[in-house]
Formats: sequence, C-alpha cells, structure tokens
Amino acid sequence: MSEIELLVGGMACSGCADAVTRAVEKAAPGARVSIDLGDGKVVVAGAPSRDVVAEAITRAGYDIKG
Ligand SMILES: [Cu+2]
Repeated sequence: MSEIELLVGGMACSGCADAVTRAVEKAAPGARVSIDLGDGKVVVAGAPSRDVVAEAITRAGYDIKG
C-alpha cells in the first residue's frame, strides 16, 4: 500500500503528535503513522485514502496545509 503524506499545521509538541496519531489510527485501523514535528509532516501507510486521513486530522483540531 502506498504512503500518504500531508503537511499539518498546529502540531506543537509530542502530545499533538500523539493526538494526530490516535485520530488517524482510529479512522484507519491498522494504519502506520509517522510524524516529523519539526516539518509538520505526517506520513501514513496503510490508510484507505488521503481523505480519510485528512478528515481525521481536521476533526482532531489540526489544519491540513498540503
Ligand atoms: Cu501539543
């Protein structure tokens, strides 16, 4: 399965990264999430679609920048 890469704004600390990870894992069970806080980059493997991931992150309170 291909990787989905998003730029996410508003992640300030590891607590934010955890919240984003949990939100994505809940929306896409079995997905693997890795986050680069410095770049605001979220890489997700194993999610059904970019929309599912983006919606989960938005609902968790963070902005999709790209
Ligand atoms: Cu935080």
